[in-house]
Amino acid sequence: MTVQGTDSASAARAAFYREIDRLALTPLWEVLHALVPPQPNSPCVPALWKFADVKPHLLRAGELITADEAVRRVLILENPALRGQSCITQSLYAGLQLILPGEIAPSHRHTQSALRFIVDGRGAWTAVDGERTTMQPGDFIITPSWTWHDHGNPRAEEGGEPVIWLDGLDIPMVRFFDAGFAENLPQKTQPVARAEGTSAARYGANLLPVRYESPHGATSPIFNYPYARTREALAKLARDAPLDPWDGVKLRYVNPANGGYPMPTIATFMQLLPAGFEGKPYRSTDGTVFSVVEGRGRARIERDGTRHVFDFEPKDHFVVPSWWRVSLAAIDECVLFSFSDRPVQQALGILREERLP
Ligand code: GTQ
Repeated sequence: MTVQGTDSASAARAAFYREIDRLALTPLWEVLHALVPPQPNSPCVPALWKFADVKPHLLRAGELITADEAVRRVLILENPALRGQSCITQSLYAGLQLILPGEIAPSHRHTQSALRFIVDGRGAWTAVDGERTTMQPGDFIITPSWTWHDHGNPRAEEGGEPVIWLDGLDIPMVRFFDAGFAENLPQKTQPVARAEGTSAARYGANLLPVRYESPHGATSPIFNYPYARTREALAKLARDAPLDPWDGVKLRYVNPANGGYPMPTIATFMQLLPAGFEGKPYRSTDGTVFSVVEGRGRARIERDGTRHVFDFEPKDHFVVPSWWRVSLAAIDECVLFSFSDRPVQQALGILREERLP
């Protein structure tokens, strides 16, 4: 919006703007409205990636480049309104990673935190800080900031199959702060230092070591939250507890050491919508990425009279940008994983949400 004036005033101002431009100065009053909007006006748009459309291209990528060559063989889910920026919302990165039988994605570490949500196939492993965990569909796995991590998959003769997972990272936030560091390990895989399941037993059984000290700073000590346990909790609550009219049954993943989110920058959630559920609309400032685990349903996403209707099924992904109204409906019983930048907005005291009638 331009500040209005008479023609001569406008001409004088335009000349003034050109004059100060050389000094890298610019008038606030020409941009104030956009800088401090009355409400969020995200440049992101809602988008849906059907797994049936994406999977053949991921497998094709598997023919064109090895995991070793690519380092990470990932197709980024780019917000259609932010092409070229490698992000799904302004603060979050999402991608689908493929690892074929017998492959290794070599060990590295970076300040960016990553989550892996297992979408298709089973039996690959990821190693974090000396411990491996086997991936099963629906597992939520964390790679904490600055921990060595490599991914691998048994050979086909040993039962390996292609495995695809959703990567969620805080890449845009770390880029925003210009605080990114990364290193490669000279070896392809890091040495295994602990038996599989050690972290789960030590931190994930409603118990903690007596003299607990966080092994990963602000990140949860648990690095695999297995689907089987999450699913059981949702099933019990769907059967025996009241439903939330907006969310169905929705739980957030937790860092057991402090009750907070498992990752400092990303919140993760799992929810169940019973068959036939018609969720009420809500909006929130944390733009959210969804991965469909079970069931078919529909997301209606709307802002200022623009409406997107996404019919989803298992393994599909969709994004709801900040402050778009969304309502979720289930045909079958649905289970949805999701993640957002909620911890950061809460830390800044700027998170807002509205549950609409
Ligand atoms: O697996 O370490 O999708 O470093 C993007 C950057 C995955 C990973 C991504 C990464 C990784």
